[in-house]
Amino acid sequence: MGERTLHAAVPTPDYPESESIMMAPICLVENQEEQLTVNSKALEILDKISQPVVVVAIVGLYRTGKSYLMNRLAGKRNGFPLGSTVQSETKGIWMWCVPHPSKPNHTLVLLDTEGLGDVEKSNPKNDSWIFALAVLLSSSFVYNSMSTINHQALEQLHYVTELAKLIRAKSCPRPDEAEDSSEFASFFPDFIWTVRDFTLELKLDGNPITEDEYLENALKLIPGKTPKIQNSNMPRECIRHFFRKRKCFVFDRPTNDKQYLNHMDEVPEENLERHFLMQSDNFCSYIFTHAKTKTLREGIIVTGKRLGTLVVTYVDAINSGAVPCLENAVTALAQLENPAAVQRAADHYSQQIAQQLRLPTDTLQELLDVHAACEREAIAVFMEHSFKDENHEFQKKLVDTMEKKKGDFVLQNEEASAKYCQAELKRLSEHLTESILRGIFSVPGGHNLYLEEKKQVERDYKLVPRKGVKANEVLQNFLQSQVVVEESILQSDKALTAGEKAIAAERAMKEAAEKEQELLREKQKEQQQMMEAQERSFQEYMAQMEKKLEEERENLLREHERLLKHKLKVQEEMLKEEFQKKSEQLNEEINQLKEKIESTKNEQLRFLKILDMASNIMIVTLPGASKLLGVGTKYLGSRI
Ligand SMILES: Nc1nc2c(ncn2[C@@H]2O[C@H](COP(=O)(O)OP(=O)(O)OP(=O)(O)O)[C@@H](O)[C@H]2O)c(=O)[nH]1
Ligand SMILES: [Mg+2]
Repeated sequence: MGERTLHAAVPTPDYPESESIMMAPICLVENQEEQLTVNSKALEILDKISQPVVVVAIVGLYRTGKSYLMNRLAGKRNGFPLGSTVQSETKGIWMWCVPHPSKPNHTLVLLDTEGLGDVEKSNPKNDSWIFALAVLLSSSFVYNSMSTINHQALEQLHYVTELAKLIRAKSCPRPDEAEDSSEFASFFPDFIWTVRDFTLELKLDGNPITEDEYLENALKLIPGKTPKIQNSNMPRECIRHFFRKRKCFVFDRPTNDKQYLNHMDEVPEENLERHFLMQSDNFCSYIFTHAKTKTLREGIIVTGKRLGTLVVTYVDAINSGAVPCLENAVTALAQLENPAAVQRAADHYSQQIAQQLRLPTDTLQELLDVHAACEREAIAVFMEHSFKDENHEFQKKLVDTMEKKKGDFVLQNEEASAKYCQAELKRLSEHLTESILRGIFSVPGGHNLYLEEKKQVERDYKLVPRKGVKANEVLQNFLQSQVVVEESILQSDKALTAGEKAIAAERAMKEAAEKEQELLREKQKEQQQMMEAQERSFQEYMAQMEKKLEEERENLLREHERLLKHKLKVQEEMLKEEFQKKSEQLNEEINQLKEKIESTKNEQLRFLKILDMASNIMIVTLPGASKLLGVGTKYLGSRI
């Protein structure tokens, strides 16, 4: 790659630490010896970009000033190298990531592509792939051409007609569904046609028209059935079907000085035509304000890191002879990102609970309440970052992780409490122990003295604050350890009659049994609380899942409705242009879409099935929920 290799990834202080700034572009997809390969250095850069990306790709015939225009978007005179000869310059797909000039916390990714149609090329087959990749990767797709949008320019755009064969929306479209390409419009980028060295006047039948009207007019179908006409109508139709949003920019010739034209990257601004500069600024500011953040379907936002995964998935598919497919790409993303979502959620939980919990807690319930609050946030983190977790595999991992973490905290809490209580009790009973050793109670009336002192220890112990969950158990253990001593003090107390001794012994046994009972009740209460906590977790998961499903459904509905609006518009235009038959052909697609919208609106049953499946998976780890709720079918049964 010689001089063009990257001098990239130099962090600067005013750029977020996690992101990197590139001083120059780097090759993203290499096109060498008939093979497309992803450059791992470029992936490393993308991997570090956690911000959402706005991706602008430029495509078009070779030697038409594409790289120059991309440099203008980067705000630089140099960057993507320009060639000054007739030979094509850019090879493969080049990438330049720069901070977005107007969208805070977004990265602008510029993709410059190899010129199409160079006859000297050894393998023009990859032209179609480069075109398709640019469509799949960008959020704004710029098609660049010279002089006018005429027949020839449109014929050169035959790549767009091949897209339906080259890429796919769904991995396995249902046979009863409309053609897969009928969904392209819901995830294709905005389409921008840039016409360079534009020499015509923007007029139609003597009236001035806008650039956009000029484009729309050029995209009108030509009446007639000859193969030639049909051929040139094909790209027109495809553009109108596939791209919902279209825009056009025309540019004057930048200068009339041929010498300058050959080296535009060296020409000072003041030597370029005023008009050209204005048009360029216009184009750039349009991109900066209107180019969208790249999203996949259903609102999945693409970050730099995700863009890297997409490139790899698509290029791998191309190389293996498969069809690059949006749905598969989303699945690939999910496989990579869902484990990270679990980790992120678990980390959030650990961090929050470490901040909020001071061990030992007074009661188990106190710990469980803090757990519930932290868990709720962690579930939200997981829901935000995970997607397409179709078998609830990752949600199950999260449930398991949280339960384990909770279990660990419960244990730690018990240990902390036991340790503290033992220390406190040792301190408080020091005098008692010493008195026993010194034989203080081996006197007549000693038993009473002993009982008094033991009671005092119990009273003092009771006053110790925040003893935690093991308070009673530790006391109980202590009392049990006293039984033998107490018995011998009692038996050797000469002040007591045999009868009195028997009564005292019995009382001691009764008290011990009561204490034992109390401890048991406490344990049972704790078990109940643990079960309730599991039920609470279960309900929280269900509630958040349901919310997410609802949001996804709304996104999908919006997507369908946008697509329907687009199709109705295309249909109406076809009718206006008197292409009755073509307009009718859309009917089936439109009807299917309407049905889809109806069924999406009415998804109650599908939701219940998903929730049912998730609840069955979760109760394995949260048996408490199933005991209290009798979940599974009952959970759902109550809601149908
Ligand atoms: N006439 C004309 N020439 C231009 C314009 N912009 C750039 N050039 C010149 O056209 C030549 C090719 O420019 P590039 O930006 O390298 O064109 P490209 O489309 O990227 O070329 P490939 O990478 O080979 O496909 C250079 O000599 C530029 O100086 C323009 O708007 N009009
Ligand atoms: Mg170029």
